[in-house]
Amino acid sequence: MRTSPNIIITGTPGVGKTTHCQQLAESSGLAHLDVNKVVKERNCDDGYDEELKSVIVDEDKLLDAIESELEAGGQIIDWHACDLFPESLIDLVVVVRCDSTILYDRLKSRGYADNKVEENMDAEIMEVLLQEARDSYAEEVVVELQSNDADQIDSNVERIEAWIKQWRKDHED
Ligand code: DAT
Repeated sequence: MRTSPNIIITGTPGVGKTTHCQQLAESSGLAHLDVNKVVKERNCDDGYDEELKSVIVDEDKLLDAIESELEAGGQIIDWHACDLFPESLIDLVVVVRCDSTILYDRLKSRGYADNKVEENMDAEIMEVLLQEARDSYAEEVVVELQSNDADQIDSNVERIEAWIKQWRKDHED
């Protein structure tokens, strides 16, 4: 039985997932599970997509690599996909959103190639990650939060912290 919840922070690259995870990990004491790092450090890659200039992830290897952490609980999962994680181990899915003009500037300043900027902009506008979350988890588990400015990060983190407190109360024995 987990004593702390597992939370996925998902969304299109550039919306602010890592920034949210870092701030939330610091204030809540939960662990920041940066899936990009796990893939690199625990060899969960399955080649490289030259066109998109990104690593191809072996999802089975990834799940095996993080299974014991998820079972222990208290993980903040930082990843741009959410449909691969077992529903029984996930307590909250936060879909971080961002206005497309702001996202464009963030992706450009990261030095992304034009096709990668375009693909991510399309994904954000078409709400691909929100739809994936809604298709994969129960309605009450999925929350959509806006991340255009720093104040929104602060209030989002406060909101998730309050949710964690309530989850712990509800799961006291
Ligand atoms: P992601 O992990 O979704 O790829 P990130 O947390 O690395 O995104 O953020 C991308 C960049 O945008 C980074 O320079 C921080 C900035 N940023 C993110 N959310 C923001 C916000 N709400 N207000 C201002 N800047 C933000």
